[in-house]
Amino acid sequence: MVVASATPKRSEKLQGIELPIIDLSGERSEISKLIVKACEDYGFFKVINHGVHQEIIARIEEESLNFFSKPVAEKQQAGPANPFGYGCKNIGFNGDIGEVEYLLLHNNPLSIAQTSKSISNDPTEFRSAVSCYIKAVRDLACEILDLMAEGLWVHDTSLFSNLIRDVDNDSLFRINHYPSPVLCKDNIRDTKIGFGEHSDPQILTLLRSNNVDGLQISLYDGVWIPVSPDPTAFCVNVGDVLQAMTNGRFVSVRHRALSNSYQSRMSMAFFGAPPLHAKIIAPPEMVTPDEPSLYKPFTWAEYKKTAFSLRLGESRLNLFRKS
Ligand code: GA4
Repeated sequence: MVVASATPKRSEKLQGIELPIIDLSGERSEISKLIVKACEDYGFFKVINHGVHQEIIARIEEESLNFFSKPVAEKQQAGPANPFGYGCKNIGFNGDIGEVEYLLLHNNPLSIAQTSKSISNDPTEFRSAVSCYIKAVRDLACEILDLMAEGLWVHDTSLFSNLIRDVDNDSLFRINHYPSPVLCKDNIRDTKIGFGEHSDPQILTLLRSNNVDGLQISLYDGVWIPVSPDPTAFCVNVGDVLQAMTNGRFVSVRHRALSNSYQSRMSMAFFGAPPLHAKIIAPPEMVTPDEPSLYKPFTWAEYKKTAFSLRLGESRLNLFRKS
C-alpha cells in the first residue's frame, strides 16, 4: 500500500502538515512518482517498510546512548570533531552554536576504525555497529535515488546512486544528542535551538530519531513546520547537490532542530555525498529550452569547501547559480 497525502493548500500547511509517508513495499512506478512529487513539493518525505532491520538500528542506538551517558571529560577525549569525533555545542568552524552534542564520522572504513578507538571502550563493537548501520542506510539511499531517477525519466537510472556507491564517496554519519533542557524558574522549559536552520550540502540525507519531536522544516520563509517523530520511519531530505542535479526541480529545504522537549532527543543522519572529484551537473533530461540550466558545473570538493567556509544558515547554492 502506498500512503501519501495530496499537496495541501498553503493554509492547511500552516496549520501543521504531515509529510508524505511513502511505503517502499508498494508498486515501483507508483512509488517513484510519489517520491518525485514529495521532493518537488516538500524536499522531505518519510519512508516506511524501508528494509533496514530493527536490530541494526537498536545496536547503534545502544552504542550511542552508552557514549552520550559517559561523563563529560571522557566524552571530550573523543573530540573535538575536527574533522571527526565528538563535538559539543560548536557546529562547524565558523562560530555556530547549538544545544547539541554529537558524533561525526566519515563513512570510510579506515576513518571509522580510527575514530571508534576514542569513542568506545569496545572499539571493535562500536565500529561494527556503525559500519552495519551505514551500509544499510547507504543501500536504502541508493534505492531511493534510483526511484527518483526513474520518476524523473532520467535515462541512466543509477546516475545519482552511483555517486554514493563509489568507493571514494564522501558520505558522513552524524549522531546528534539533544539533552533535555533543565527546568527554568517557574518550572517553565525553555525552547532552545538544538541545531540551527540550514540546508544539507550533500545529495540525500536519511534521518531517524527516537520518539521525541524537535525537527522542523521551513517551506516558506520564516514559517516553521514541525515534523512528527516516527522511530519506525526514515525521514529523507533532498540536499543542495541533488537540487543542482535536478536543475532546481527538487528542493533542498531548510530545516532545524529544537530542544524543547521533556525528553532528550537522539537522531542519526546519513549524508550521502559524491567523491570529492565528482562533477556536479544536471543531466540533459533535466535541462530544456523552457528550463535552462540554473547552476554552473562544480565539483563536490569545490562545493564542500564553500559550504564549510560559510555559516550554517547560508544559502550557499545561490553562489553557484548562473548569472
Ligand atoms: C550540515 C549537514 C551536516 O550535519 C554537516 C554539517 C557541517 C558541520 O556540522 O560541520 C556544517 C553544515 C553541515 C553546513 C555548513 C557548514 C558545514 C556546519 C557548517 C557551518 C556535517 C555537513 O556536511 O554540513
